[in-house]
Amino acid sequence: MMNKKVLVASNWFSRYCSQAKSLLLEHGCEIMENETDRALSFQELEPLVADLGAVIAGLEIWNRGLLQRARKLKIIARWGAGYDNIDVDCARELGIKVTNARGVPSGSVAEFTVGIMISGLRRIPQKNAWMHQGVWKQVMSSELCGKSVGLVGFGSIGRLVAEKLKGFGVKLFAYDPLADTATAERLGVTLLPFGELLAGCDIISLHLPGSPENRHLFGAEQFGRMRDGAYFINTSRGNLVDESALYDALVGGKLSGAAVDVYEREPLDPVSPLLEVEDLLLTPHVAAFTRENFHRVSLVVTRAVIDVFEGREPENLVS
Ligand code: OXD
Repeated sequence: MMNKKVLVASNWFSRYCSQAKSLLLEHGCEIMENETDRALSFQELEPLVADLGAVIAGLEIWNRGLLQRARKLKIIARWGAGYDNIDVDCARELGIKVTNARGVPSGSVAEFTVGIMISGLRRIPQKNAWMHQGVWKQVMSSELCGKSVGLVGFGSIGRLVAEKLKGFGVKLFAYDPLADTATAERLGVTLLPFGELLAGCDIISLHLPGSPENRHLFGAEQFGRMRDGAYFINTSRGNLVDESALYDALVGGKLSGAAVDVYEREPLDPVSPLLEVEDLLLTPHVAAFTRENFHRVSLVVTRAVIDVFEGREPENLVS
């Protein structure tokens, strides 16, 4: 008898993914949910894994230690696009399939990127915070119109950011060795080498995976090569940026500001020096958190789990 125990480790499955939940139940799955508002820890996962047939993974870490204990596990369906939290090589060795929902959250993330770009340049969060403290304080800000925007990574999210920015009167640039040149041309995006992009843009926004080779792609040297007063955005993965170098670039005045949704360690340490920087817009890894995206992604990952339980090859395999 097939083990159809599914751990939904991603957040808010019952609250926002009711159709996907019904689908799992109709297919005879037994569901265990993450009842917290955060990623589960190794200590929380360890006692559960031996009995699981499938995991719908959030951002918790699936390392070798955990995977080796998961003797009945057939599939990890990553709830989202990035899968840097899963040891894919180890999963492959153990015959565990890994899938993701590539491309599905891109619209939500791209919209969020444009949102924090405008919010950050116009310093809207600071003004809102002052108003709530009863402080009437008017400060200067910058327009987005006329700025050069550099996208580091021109995959599905980078391309959608470019598309959404087209009406804002910006000049668009991108760095991506694998970029689709026809799409870049269609969207009016000029492809540049990395160094030229850094030096030539007013706003730099990251849209690439958090794979080990991209670790600290942005450190003191790269911030130093950017334009004085540039604005920096990271909605991709925290490990792409050396946070202490970002702090120095902000406090030292090299950057005029930054907006960050992802961190080297999540949740962000409540005593992180980043919290002291006023022109740093901080959000808790929520670029993909929209009702629409939860609905879409949950159906994709649920179908992958059901496919594997019913002996079919799932879509979006990453291993
Ligand atoms: C994702 C994310 O990878 O939410 O989808 O960061």
